[in-house]
Amino acid sequence: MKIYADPITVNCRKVLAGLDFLGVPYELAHTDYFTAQQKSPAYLAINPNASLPAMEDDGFVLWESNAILQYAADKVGNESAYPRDLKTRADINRWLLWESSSWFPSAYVYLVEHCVKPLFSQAPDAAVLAAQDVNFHKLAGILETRLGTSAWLAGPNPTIADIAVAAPMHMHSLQKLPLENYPNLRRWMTERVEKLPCWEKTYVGPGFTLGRAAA
Ligand SMILES: N[C@@H](CCC(=O)N[C@@H](CS)C(=O)NCC(=O)O)C(=O)O
Repeated sequence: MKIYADPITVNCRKVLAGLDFLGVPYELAHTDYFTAQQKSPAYLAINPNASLPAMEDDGFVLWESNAILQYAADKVGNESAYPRDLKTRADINRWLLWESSSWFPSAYVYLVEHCVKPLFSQAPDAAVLAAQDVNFHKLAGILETRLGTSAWLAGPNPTIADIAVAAPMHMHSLQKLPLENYPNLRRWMTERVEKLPCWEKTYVGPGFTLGRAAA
């Protein structure tokens, strides 16, 4: 399986961490986001959306990060990470759709304003952040409630839903996500997701690097 990705982006980290979580080996075709290789004609032939990541497996091309995780889980039959039980699977699918349609677009605003713009010596736009505030708190509240009664998003064990929903908040401190009122969400992220080996291995730090600061 070949993955076209730049490990520093949200949806690429999601897929790389997810494949590791699933135990699916892959070959990384590094596609540099900051030099816009996702807009090159060669890449557009693979993913006409001009967005990362994309997958190629025995001539089968797939884009949409969550679809890649679903495909990979089924390919290796990892029923712990993506159970086949009707309701559990529907629950996971629901979180994957919600992440893509609601959570990622909201958390992304904070990532752009607090992490991407400073890289280009631009200041965060307070009006843009203020405009996202109500929506972000509505969404974070949904996660807070769920994680108040469930160790992981879809039950007692981690699944691809946790990897997908964690990805948009992967730099939560640097993103300055307003998580003060969400203890269950913070605990899930810092004491559960961030302790997963797959998450550790795909660490992204300040300045969008994969290198950790010396202790
Ligand atoms: N729904 C898509 C979203 C993909 C996406 O937006 N990827 C970002 C990186 S996280 C990207 O490549 N954006 C293109 C750009 O900013 O030029 C997925 O989950 O794969």
